[in-house]
Amino acid sequence: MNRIRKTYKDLAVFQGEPFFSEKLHVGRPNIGDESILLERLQDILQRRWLTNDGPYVREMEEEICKLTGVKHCIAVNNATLGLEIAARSLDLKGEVIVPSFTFIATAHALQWLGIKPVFCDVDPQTHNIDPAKVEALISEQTTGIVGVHLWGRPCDIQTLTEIARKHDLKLLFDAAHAFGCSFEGRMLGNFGDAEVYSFHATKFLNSFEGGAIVTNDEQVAEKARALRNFGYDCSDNIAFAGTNGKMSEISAAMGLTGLASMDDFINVNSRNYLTYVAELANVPGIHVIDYDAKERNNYQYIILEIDEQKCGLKRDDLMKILYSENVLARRYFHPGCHRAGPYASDESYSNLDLPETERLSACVLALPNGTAVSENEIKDICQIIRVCVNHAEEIRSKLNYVLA
Ligand code: T4K
Repeated sequence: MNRIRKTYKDLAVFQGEPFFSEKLHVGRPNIGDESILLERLQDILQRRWLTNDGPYVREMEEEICKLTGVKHCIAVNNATLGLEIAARSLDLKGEVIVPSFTFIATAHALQWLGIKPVFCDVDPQTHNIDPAKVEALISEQTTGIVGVHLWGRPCDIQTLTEIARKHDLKLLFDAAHAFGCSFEGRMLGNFGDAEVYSFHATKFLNSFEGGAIVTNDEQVAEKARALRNFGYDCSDNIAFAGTNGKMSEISAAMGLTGLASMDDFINVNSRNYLTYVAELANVPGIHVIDYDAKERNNYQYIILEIDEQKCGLKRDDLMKILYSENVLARRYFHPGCHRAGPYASDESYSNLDLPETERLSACVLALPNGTAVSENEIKDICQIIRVCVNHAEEIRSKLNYVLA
């Protein structure tokens, strides 16, 4: 580790050596008790039951139902496919309204099914789909709304539910970030017609790759279960044109191991979150997003909103400086989906006016969290940010090639 950053001259961009000798990533997995995971691996090998509705997958589904209070859980091999299966189970077609400020998978899952994602702007405070802007996007072709509980913070579920009911639309929630989080005391997973969690390696709870569709609607659950397994229903008929969305036993073993350590993960994450909040409290132009302490939160995401006028540095320049110190901060999510990939080159999206999505995708930065980052490392990350902001003017003038 290099010398403590006290002034801008200490920064790696000026003196060459990164502060951290190892890279600090956003998205380092939470693992849980390795010895229990290895025991489960041995069980799997001895049982010779590796996938397709195996005992660990069933146990994980049951545990998720117990923990969330949701009636049905269908574990899948990732949340992107989970969203596709959920969309099929709900008969979504034509157009579906989604926020543009989300991970591209939310939009791709629909596009992949031949459904047109209709991008909606988000609320500046919650970063979630703005219900006030949804109704204007409803057309004859609209069949549903997908809300994303970004950073694990719940959407405006009540208003979205009212809009969906009024217009006879299906309501699906992308709860990829929201495992272990609640809305008005009830666990996310219980709302809309179905919700989908992600258990990707970078998520609060991981199963290497994985996800789950959860719903309180028995028919939706039955269909999703069949679609996950090539369309076979419980009587072994091929009822639908399904896909292969099955979770493997090794993934479920990892998921169960993480579930048993969930409280520890939350304790570490919330402690880290509070450290970031305290350390950055007086740094002008840097705001750490809030979590509602009355709800259950997993605190997996440390999200900064950077006001470049107040802090004197652009988000991307601060990110570059952090990178040079081996802090691999991420621009979640940049650009907004409507400006990315196939949507950016589709003329029907070219005149979209989504000012909050534009603003957030230019100012949001995610910092490392989870069990792989220590409190002292967080204090050091914050010190680097403090030095950058305190010396923004010198940095701007010295590095004008970087800080365009
Ligand atoms: N909806 C929303 C709102 C989502 O955010 C996501 C996924 C989905 C739906 C779809 O869920 P899944 O189909 O993935 O279940 C990632 C993840 O791949 C993705 O799961 C996640 N959201 C998205 C926000 O981030 P990348 O390209 O940033 O991930 P990747 O693999 O580069 O990992 C990010 C960092 O994490 C790495 O720089 C290092 C660290 N890492 C990653 C892995 C995989 C580790 O330390 N260890 C690891 O094993 O997309």
